[in-house]
Amino acid sequence: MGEQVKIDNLAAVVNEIVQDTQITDVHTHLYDPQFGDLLLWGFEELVTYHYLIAETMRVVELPYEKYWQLSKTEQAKLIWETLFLQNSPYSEACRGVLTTLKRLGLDVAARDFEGYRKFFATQELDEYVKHVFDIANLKCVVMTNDPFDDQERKVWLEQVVPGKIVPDPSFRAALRLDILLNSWESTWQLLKEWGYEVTVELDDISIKEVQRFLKDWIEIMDPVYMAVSLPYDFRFPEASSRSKLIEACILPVSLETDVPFAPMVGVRRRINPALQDAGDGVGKMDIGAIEYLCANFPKNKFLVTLLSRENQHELAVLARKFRNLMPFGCWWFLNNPSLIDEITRMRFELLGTSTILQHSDARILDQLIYKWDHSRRLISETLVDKYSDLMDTGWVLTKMEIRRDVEKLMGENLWDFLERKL
Ligand code: RAT
Ligand code: ZN
Repeated sequence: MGEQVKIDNLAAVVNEIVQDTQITDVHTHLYDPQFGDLLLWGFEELVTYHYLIAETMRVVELPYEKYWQLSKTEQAKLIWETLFLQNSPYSEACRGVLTTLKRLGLDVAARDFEGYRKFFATQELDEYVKHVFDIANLKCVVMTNDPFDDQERKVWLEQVVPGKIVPDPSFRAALRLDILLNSWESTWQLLKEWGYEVTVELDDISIKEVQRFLKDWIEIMDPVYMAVSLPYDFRFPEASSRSKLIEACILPVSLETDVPFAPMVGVRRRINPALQDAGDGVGKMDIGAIEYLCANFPKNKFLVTLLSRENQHELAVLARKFRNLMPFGCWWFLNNPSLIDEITRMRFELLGTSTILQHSDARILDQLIYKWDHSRRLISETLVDKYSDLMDTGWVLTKMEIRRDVEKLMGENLWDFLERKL
């Protein structure tokens, strides 16, 4: 039956397994290093993460536009001085920078801005990527790949397609469709320029052509899923081009190509536009839209993450009803210890082992280190509580069973849901 776990060493066993298990990170904004400067990394990028910009701009007098005029180094200095030196850096995003430095072997107590900059400046990127993957103990990360981003589009079309770059399997693609779905009224013209016979009205020919566009990019990127970030007031179905595009283009192509649809819902874009990327907010969605998708398109698969804390219970309940729904991660403003703890416990209680607990959302390579360090700790603590409740009933657990569960929660559930092998 395998080695039984005793209550006295439960915490040590669970912790060791959670630390040992290699992760599939289902949503990041990282890139294969071969994509050039699309991949962000290093000290200044870490410190100027947009989560930290929002925290800084709350407490400095500087007008927003002045911040954006500063050089990257000046921005980093301002953030470092404001959040790390003039205040204690215990917010999750600040703490994350420090965990990263610590796990890279740097002396956090030294508060050595210049020293940290030098350390990163001397790293050789390919080696450093491997080092970060080792520390974070990752199998692979899923990128966010936008065919509407000029710089990225060029890399796919001019480097990947002609075979000048062979993408590294540690960086898997996700076809991101925000521009297609959220701004059709202008996007159709772009598609037309690119040789697709579409009109703004989305007639039958346009529908076929958008499908062709999707299949072309699926062919180019081999994505794990097709994702879109949707506003908190997303409704489905409704009389809108977005609704029509989802129903007539995304869902049939998703079915035909076996690439699931991943709606990420709950954003309120640019509620403070002067903050740029840091200016987005959150709103509660009506989960009826996800329910409708799961119930009316039972052969389709949906990977779903919702931004608002208030939607998390409904999402877990909905996932109990539909096996074509896989909830994933604690997204963006939810990626904080108190909320990860709450959401993870709730998912364990309602869904057992059938969920994808977390994703990093890392925008900067080095963040993989802290995002997974912090999440692993919480996942381990929560699992210890759940297994010890189980052992209270007289249930006997083996190490192998714990390993099986953790592997599912930290990666296998994704590949099983996709019915794909890594
Ligand atoms: O978490 C973030 O960095 C956000 O700005 C967004 O990128 C979000 O995660 C998204 O995928 O839209
Ligand atoms: Zn993201």
